[in-house]
Amino acid sequence: MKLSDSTLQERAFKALDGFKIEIPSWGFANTGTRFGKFVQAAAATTIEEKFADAAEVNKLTGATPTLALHVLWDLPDGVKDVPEVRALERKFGVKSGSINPNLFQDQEYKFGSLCNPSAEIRERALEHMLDSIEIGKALGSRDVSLWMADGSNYPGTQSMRRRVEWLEEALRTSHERLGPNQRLLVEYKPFEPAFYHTDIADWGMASHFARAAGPQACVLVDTGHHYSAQNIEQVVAWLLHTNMLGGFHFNDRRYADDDLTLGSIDPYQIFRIFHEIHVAADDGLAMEIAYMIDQSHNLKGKIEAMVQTVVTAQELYLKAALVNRERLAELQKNCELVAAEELFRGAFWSDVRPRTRAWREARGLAADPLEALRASGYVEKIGRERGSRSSAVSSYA
Ligand code: RM4
Ligand code: MN
Ligand code: MN
Repeated sequence: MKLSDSTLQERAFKALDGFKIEIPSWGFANTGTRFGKFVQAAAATTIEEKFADAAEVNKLTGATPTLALHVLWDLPDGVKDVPEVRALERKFGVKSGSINPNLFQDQEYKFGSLCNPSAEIRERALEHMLDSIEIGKALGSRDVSLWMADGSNYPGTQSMRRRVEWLEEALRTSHERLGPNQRLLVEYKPFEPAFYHTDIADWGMASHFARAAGPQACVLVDTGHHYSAQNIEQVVAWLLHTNMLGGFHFNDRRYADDDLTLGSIDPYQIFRIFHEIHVAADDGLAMEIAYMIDQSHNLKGKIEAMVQTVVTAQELYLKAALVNRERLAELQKNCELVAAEELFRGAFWSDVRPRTRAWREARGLAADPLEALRASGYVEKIGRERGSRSSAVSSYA
């Protein structure tokens, strides 16, 4: 049976009302590739500017109330910086989101952080984890998202198993420090910067570490952190089934961890992931999923790219929400393959933009956020104000 237009409209509004996506502070800063950095006049160089830009994106989209923070780049003095961040939250009406420890930039992490063969360096990395947890507590933010660059480049040069033991122990200790409302999200990545082995290389390893850490730990799926042929929605389905899915870092890729705009290369992939989530919600599966963007644009304008990403995420989430899942279940049961596939594909191809537009108008938001951004002159304004200051940059911060 086809769904009536009023049912579709009702589902669409409900889906969009419930969809919030976190944006990363580092997405507003100057970034580049290992070959060079191209400085943008409008890029944020202070945490205040990052909050200001995040507030602008939230004003335009109504979907990004929280800002992910990277400890080293945004809170270089750790917990001491919390009052300043709290003041910025009040000033700009944006809350701190996930806290991202930085265990990859300091010189001592050359051979690893929580998996470094040196007990002293592991201890220092653990201290940073514990500090990050305290920052999260002080900010009232739920998630600490752990990504490590740990691994090795050449066979035989490290004990992979010893490193597993060290990491299990560090995560257990970290977990003990979590407050009752905090979570530890464990991110995985198959390679880069290490090119022989990565200590948390895939979702199986991340699940293991999260379980070993304790009940408030779960897995974070970064869409760019898979081998090219991997079926990511199947990974998502498994994590949902095992109640281990904590959140996403969304971005797109053509080759590796390219951090391109979500949906720019393969929007169908993201649609398929969202579909698994909608099905799991129908089934009443317990889940608390943090949707986050992990992109940093060095060629596109940063705020423009962020708004484009949020709008794309809303569209793909909505397309998946509007799949006629009752009908699809029947077709699956009867193994009507072509009809099932056509229904699924049809939802992907249907244009939901009139519905996102109607939702924005009903919620008092700009009908076309990108157009509204252009019309506001915000990027030109901050470009004039900030332009003279941004010259040499050495990192994301
Ligand atoms: C990593 C990973 C992390 C992100 C850093 C900047 O590849 O995706 O989540 O914090 O990049
Ligand atoms: Mn990530
Ligand atoms: Mn990444």
